[in-house]
Amino acid sequence: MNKNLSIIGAPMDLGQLRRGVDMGPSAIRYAGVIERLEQLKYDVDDLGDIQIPRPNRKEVQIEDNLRNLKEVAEGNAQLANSVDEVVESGRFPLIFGGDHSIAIGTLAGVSKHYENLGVIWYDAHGDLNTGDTSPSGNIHGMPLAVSLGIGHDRLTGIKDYTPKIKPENIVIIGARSLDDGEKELIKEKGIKVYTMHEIDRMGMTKVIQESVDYLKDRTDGVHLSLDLDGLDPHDAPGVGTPVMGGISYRESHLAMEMFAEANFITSAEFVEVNPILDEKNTTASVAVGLMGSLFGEKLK
Ligand code: 6HN
Ligand code: MN
Ligand code: MN
Ligand code: MN
Repeated sequence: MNKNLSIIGAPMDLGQLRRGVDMGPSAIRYAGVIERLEQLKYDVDDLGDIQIPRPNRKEVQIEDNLRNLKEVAEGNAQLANSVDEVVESGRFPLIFGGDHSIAIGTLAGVSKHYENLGVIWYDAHGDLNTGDTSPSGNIHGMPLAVSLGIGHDRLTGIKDYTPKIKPENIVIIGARSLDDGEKELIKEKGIKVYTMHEIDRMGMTKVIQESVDYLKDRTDGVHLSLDLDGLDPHDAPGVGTPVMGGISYRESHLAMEMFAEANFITSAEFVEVNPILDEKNTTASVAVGLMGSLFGEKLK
């Protein structure tokens, strides 16, 4: 594992309707992430937060069923530049959301440095909608489609190249709420998905082992995009779009430990932490615990 980490906060809340997720980066810092990573002997450089433009709330901004398109695109273009610089400098980019629309910028900044970037999408959702298929118009439900080059060109065109990733280099883990258009895209593109059904049937150990084996052969870097709503809402309650029947805290730790053992993650983001919907900052603490395991913490 790269021992030099650069943290970027992306306080984005315009990809969905619930305010408060812009406080995610503060909540994660408050939960002690820097101390935790320094204990593990990482050199941690906190670059602070990128600036997200504030829309004028008096104007309705739904263009092509894409809420706040302009601001989401601008925020992500900035994030992409910061992430690009971090990778360029040889450091590991660790991004704190913010809603999941920020994966558009993260992947735009990371992927240009790889021939075959792998992506682990740890989420209750597929985030494979477009303006045409989205039931909500919320861009946080679209970043994986955008990264595949499917969607509005204000989003797919960030950093002037598209697509950012290939469908065969993606593994979705924890899915249990997929819209019809997303299911079609998964079939059409042959995207590998471990739903809760497979996790229950096979067990988390096998799911993660298969995911690691699958990605290790075909990729030259792997980005982990971890949406806290992938976890069960009992374990991670402070998220904007909770779905029952999710991955447990323990299974998630196991997954992170196995990723650490595989030593193949080259960038990561932790998104959708909304401390306003939380009690005692539980969800940010869970995120920090998972980062501990991802970055090599051992129980003994
Ligand atoms: N997330 N599929 C729903 C939509 O509105 O497109 C929910 C998306 C949730 C997105 O949690 O990152
Ligand atoms: Mn570069
Ligand atoms: Mn998501
Ligand atoms: Mn989600």
